[in-house]
Amino acid sequence: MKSPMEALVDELVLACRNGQEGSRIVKALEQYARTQRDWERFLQFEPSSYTRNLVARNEWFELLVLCWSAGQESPVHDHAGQDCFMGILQGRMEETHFAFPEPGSSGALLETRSRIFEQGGVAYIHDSIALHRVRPVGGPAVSLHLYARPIDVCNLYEIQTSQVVSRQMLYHSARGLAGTGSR
Ligand code: 2CO
Ligand code: FE2
Repeated sequence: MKSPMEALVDELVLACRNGQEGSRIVKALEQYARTQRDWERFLQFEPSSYTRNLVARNEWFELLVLCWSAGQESPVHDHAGQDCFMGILQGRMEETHFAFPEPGSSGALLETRSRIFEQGGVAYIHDSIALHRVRPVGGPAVSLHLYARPIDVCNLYEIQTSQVVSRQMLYHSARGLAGTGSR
């Protein structure tokens, strides 16, 4: 008998392997986030930063559980040209968009939009839309991230100066799921 998370991974493979079906991905993440709890085995909080916990990885995507303590936040960052879907498993998350800076700019990044996502909600971003910063509001939160394809390196942007550095994306844990094509 497959666990709900294994069934989600199977559905995501079907939705990604022959070209991505965005609405099918959103539906699967919403459905899972609203009704399931077996993501709890991926929980891990750290005082120093939010944690990135690998659930499944294959040639089409990586699926991660991110754990956010109150007061933690992501840097402003891009997504290496990949699609990013974020479902809220627990708590509430704020997602703020920033415009990509003009080449050579040394001024502050321009904030273009901010939204709050509730448990069960799904956000989507791509570099063609904006940069973003993500953080929990009103307490800790847990989110489920699908990157299609996997993102190993992304760019971080300093808000006040638009300065860019590239960062290797690491996993805090990689317990993974059996039989999901994880490598
Ligand atoms: N992209 C960030 C990360 O994987 C989290 S913000 O949501 O995409 O660490
Ligand atoms: Fe992100």
